Amino acid sequence: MTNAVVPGLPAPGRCLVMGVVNVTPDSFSDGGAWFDPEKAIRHGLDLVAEGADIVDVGGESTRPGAQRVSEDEELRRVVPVIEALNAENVPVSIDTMRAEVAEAAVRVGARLVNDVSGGLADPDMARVVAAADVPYVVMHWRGHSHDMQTRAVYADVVREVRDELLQRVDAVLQEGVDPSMIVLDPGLGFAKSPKAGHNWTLLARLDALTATGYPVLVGASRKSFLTKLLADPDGTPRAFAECDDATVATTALAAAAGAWCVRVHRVRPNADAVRVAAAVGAARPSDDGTSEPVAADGRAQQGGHRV
Ligand code: PMM
Repeated sequence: MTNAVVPGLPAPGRCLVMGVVNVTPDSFSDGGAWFDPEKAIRHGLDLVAEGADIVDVGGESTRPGAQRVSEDEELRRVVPVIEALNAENVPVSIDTMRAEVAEAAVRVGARLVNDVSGGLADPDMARVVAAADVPYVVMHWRGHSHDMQTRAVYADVVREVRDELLQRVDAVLQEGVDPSMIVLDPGLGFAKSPKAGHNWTLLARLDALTATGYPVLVGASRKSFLTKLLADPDGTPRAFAECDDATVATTALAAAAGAWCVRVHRVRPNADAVRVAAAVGAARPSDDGTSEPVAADGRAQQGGHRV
């Protein structure tokens, strides 16, 4: 459902690009680069200038093995950054598992709550999101980072991820979250084994999530399964920041498969990729064999099919 409209967020008729600002000293992909609030704000504005539709601000690393930060520290990291970006009219999402942090972030202007635990880490989260009346990313998650990889055991990863997500959806709906506010995310890299190929299988079968009717967010950027795919012949994984070209490839594929949004560290090439996917989708023949003329910006000129 690329063209899904999520309340309060941009709806350009193509897959959205969410740029990442990790206000952390230890995120695995860009740890430390934006820990200083001034640098984080500048980086958020730069990402918008490069084409980000949403800027995702997070104050807690979720890299495998990471220990948790205190709530006070998380608030201290994210609130000034969100406040400043919101003052510049940037659509901001808050990447947090804590209800208190989500609540404070929305108070200073965050328009979306991105909860990698899908409401499992904090029993108050869904109620807070419902009361705030903002969209909610429910990601597939099986436990905190310190031991999540031991939980990467599946008989059928696509079915189990979809079913577990839909169970979370039922739970958050019961807490009062409106169905139009829900976005699903397969949680690439979270309790997924690169060895078992779980991330590739989920990318290959994104249709199992888009078929639910909920918009789908995909976060493949700089994840370990890319560093391992691109390893040297001696097995040394490619450095995280050297996986941006591969990330762009995942973006094009996810957008073509109907993702609503991709979450990425380097915005510009991914913003290009979603436009390419939209232009190809718009040019795709409809059921009667005709194709719509495609405008220079990649949109179908008279409606028509889009990815
Ligand atoms: N991945 C990370 C952090 N937040 N949020 C969503 N919705 N989906 C993801 O895949 C996701 C996320 C970890 O990546 P980072 O620490 O490199 O930003």
